[in-house]
Amino acid sequence: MDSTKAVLSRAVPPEGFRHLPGFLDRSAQVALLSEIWALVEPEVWFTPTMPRTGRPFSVRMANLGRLGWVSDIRGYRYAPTHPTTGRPWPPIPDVLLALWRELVAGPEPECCLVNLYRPGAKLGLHRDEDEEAQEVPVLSISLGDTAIFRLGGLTRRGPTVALPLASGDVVVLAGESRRAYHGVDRILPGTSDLVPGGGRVNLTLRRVTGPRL
Ligand code: MD6
Ligand code: FE
Repeated sequence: MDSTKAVLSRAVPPEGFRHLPGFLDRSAQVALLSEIWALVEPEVWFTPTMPRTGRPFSVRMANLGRLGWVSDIRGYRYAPTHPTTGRPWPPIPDVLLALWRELVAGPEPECCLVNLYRPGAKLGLHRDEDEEAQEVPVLSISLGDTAIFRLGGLTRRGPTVALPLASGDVVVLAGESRRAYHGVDRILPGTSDLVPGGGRVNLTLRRVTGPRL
């Protein structure tokens, strides 16, 4: 017996999911990536590892903003400083703050996670749930090679859809979709020449702390 609630909780894509293909044109993509590349100096990249197992992610990461998302054997968390250098993260560029104000109503983002996918990298199905501000939408920007993004519903086991995300595409997880499972199956190497050395960069902007902090 399928209750209405169960059917609705399996809807894919969930309510509040927005995909804005080609939101940034080529010149905006070039300008944004060069700003990111200048801020993320080589020592700012790190390789996160899985909680418990310590297995490395295939995605390399960096952060911009007051708080950075990190993962190691101790777990997932937000940290004000880099896990190996101990330095604060570089600032979030103004162009990204302007994009946030345009597309997300709510308090300012505190974290811009920068994901670097070289050919072969992928990101397992997950929910963004390490933030206190769970009701504030998450905004993401794709640059470089096309990704096969997988979007599910509110349960790990439900149906999913595969959605290509190309360079310049913007995704917003708002409403119900804020708690939806999602991941990156793979990238399609050679589909863009934007990223030096090839691959894909994804920028994810998030509010971390609740309104009272
Ligand atoms: C990626 N994106 O596109 C991984 N999370 O590389 C995410 O995990 C993500 O695109 C929350 C909201 C939007 C996203
Ligand atoms: Fe995510």
